Amino acid sequence: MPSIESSRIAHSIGTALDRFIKNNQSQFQYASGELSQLLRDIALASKVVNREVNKAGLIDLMGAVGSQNMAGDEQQKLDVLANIRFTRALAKGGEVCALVSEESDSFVDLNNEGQYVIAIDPLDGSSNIDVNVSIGTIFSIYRRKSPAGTPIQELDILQKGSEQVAAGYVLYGSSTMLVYTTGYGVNGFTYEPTLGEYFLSHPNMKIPEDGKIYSINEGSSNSFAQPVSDYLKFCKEKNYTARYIGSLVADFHRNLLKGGIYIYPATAKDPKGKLRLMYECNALAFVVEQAGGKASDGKERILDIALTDLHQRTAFFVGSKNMVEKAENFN
Ligand code: FBP
Repeated sequence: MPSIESSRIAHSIGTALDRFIKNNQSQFQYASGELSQLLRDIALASKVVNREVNKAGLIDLMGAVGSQNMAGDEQQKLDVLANIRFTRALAKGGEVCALVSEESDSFVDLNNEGQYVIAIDPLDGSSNIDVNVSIGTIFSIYRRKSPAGTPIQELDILQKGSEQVAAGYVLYGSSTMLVYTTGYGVNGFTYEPTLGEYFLSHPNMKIPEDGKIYSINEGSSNSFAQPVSDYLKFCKEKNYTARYIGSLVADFHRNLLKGGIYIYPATAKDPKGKLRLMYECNALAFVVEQAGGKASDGKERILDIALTDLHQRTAFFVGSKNMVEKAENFN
């Protein structure tokens, strides 16, 4: 009689996220369960957002709300909804004292004894919602610097990416995945909707050092700086494949698995780059470095860039180590 564990009758479904977080909690410097609970709160909010994303067309959640966020982007209904869902879950959890969001002009003080600060893009790639293309949530977690319970200070918020204690993203795609790091490697979990739980599906993710995929919006190529144009010419001479979904989390995730480079350079329209350092680039830079890849603004390591503004933008070169270094060499 084969053992229960190895029986092929009941396929093992893998390690549940909760169990994984618990098993790995001791790795973490401040292993008192708060960060574990915070990760669980993010997972819970993402399940609610996932449910609403999946049926957006049926419950009038498509389209814009008619207002703009501080960056001047047209806010989609799901942008606002996702922002409410994550803010509510994190406020209720009590581990987060301050929240920086793409959808909020200034940081949100959650008035609690929380030890953590979170920067979040509740729904990234929102221009793809109405056309049913993959979208995502991106999050960065920091430990507050000032004593818990005292007024939130700028030094708690404007922390460099290298100070992140955890970061990751949720991809709402053909399946929904949560991918994160606490500085001890990168792990991916796939959501099983009938059980309402995430299960470990991609342990210890590593990005190939080299790849053959480049992701950039060539529609803006007329205003690319010469080094970027030269690197693109190099990619074409090497017969690399162009893949650009126009949804950062989806493009990043593909390149993380297959190898590749995603570039959002400075353009005439966005002279400092389009993507936001605090709640888009820092998280993905931490994840890619933990997976063996690289992230820079073409010159400087993303995680070393000083924060001066909640919504500051940066050029973004991220992906396979050798490809990012090659692109930087053109600079
Ligand atoms: P938001 O939707 O959060 O503003 O994200 C920015 C984004 O949509 C990224 O997901 C994507 O990679 C990029 O902008 C696409 O920009 P463009 O349409 O200029 O190529």
